[in-house]
Amino acid sequence: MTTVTLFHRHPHNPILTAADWPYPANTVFNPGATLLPDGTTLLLCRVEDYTGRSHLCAARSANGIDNWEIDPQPTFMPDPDRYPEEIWGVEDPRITFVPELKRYVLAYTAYSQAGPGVSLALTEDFRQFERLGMVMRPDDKDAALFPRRIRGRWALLHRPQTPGGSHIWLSYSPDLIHWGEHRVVLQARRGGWWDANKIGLSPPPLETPQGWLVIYHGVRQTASGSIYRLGLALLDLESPERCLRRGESWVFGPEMPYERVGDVGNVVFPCGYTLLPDGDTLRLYYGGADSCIALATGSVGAMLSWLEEYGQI
Ligand code: BMA
Repeated sequence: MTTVTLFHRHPHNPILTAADWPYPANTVFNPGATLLPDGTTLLLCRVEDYTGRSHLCAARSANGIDNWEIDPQPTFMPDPDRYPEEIWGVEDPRITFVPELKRYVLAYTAYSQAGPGVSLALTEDFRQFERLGMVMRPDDKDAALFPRRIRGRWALLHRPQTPGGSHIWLSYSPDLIHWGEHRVVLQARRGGWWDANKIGLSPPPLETPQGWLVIYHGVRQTASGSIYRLGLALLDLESPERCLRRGESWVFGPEMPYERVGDVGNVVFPCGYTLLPDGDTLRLYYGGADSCIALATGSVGAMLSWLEEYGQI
């Protein structure tokens, strides 16, 4: 077991709240993140409005910490006339830049009467979006695309809810639309584990020489509700259905008041990170208690060493 601190909270947390928004918003949380070519940090934030439904809104900052320029209007609204699966909102975007497509691919939750499903959209600039529609039918969420083809096919991590539980799966596609070769990659543990009841991918997988580094959330149900914490795993580079290592203890969990108390308390929920030019410093942007956006910084090298030392094979 470990007491190593892998993530350090920014002293100005939370870095964004609904009070910062240029238009009425109940809460802002669970942002996707990326660095734009000019070095600007872009967060695609989940905004819950006063109907209870969510849309996405872009916030840009030169230093990734403050002076956010928030789009004056929602950036990506549900489009239920053309995509009825979005009638109850769009949530929790994960952003992957795909060099082969020269575009960002957004994987987001499309929510409707049928439940949450996984939809994809492409963008060059976070102003115009091309929707590909729903690629994983309900109940499914927590998806992100790998940034390159694997053995010639696109690959997606996602979390279908099945009679067997809430586990992380991998699927492949020749064209981003049709998906198959579904495999379970990581399973929720059982009983007393911190990740006993549900797990799901948090931000997109990060390619390292040792494998794909995966930060995932684990849910423990307790007498007073769920606790959402984060764990680490490493997947094989050319066969990511193979888990090489998985940490036993969680590496980040709700501790601060803005993580403990909010619309849904005891939740830390990252959907994105940026990797700084040193290739090691990872800035994890996460939702706190479904109510605000916070930042914690870690070292990829330290996470890999921790997995090497404490990860189970
Ligand atoms: C999950 C997702 C997240 C949310 C979390 C805690 O199922 O819906 O958007 O942050 O629950 O409410």
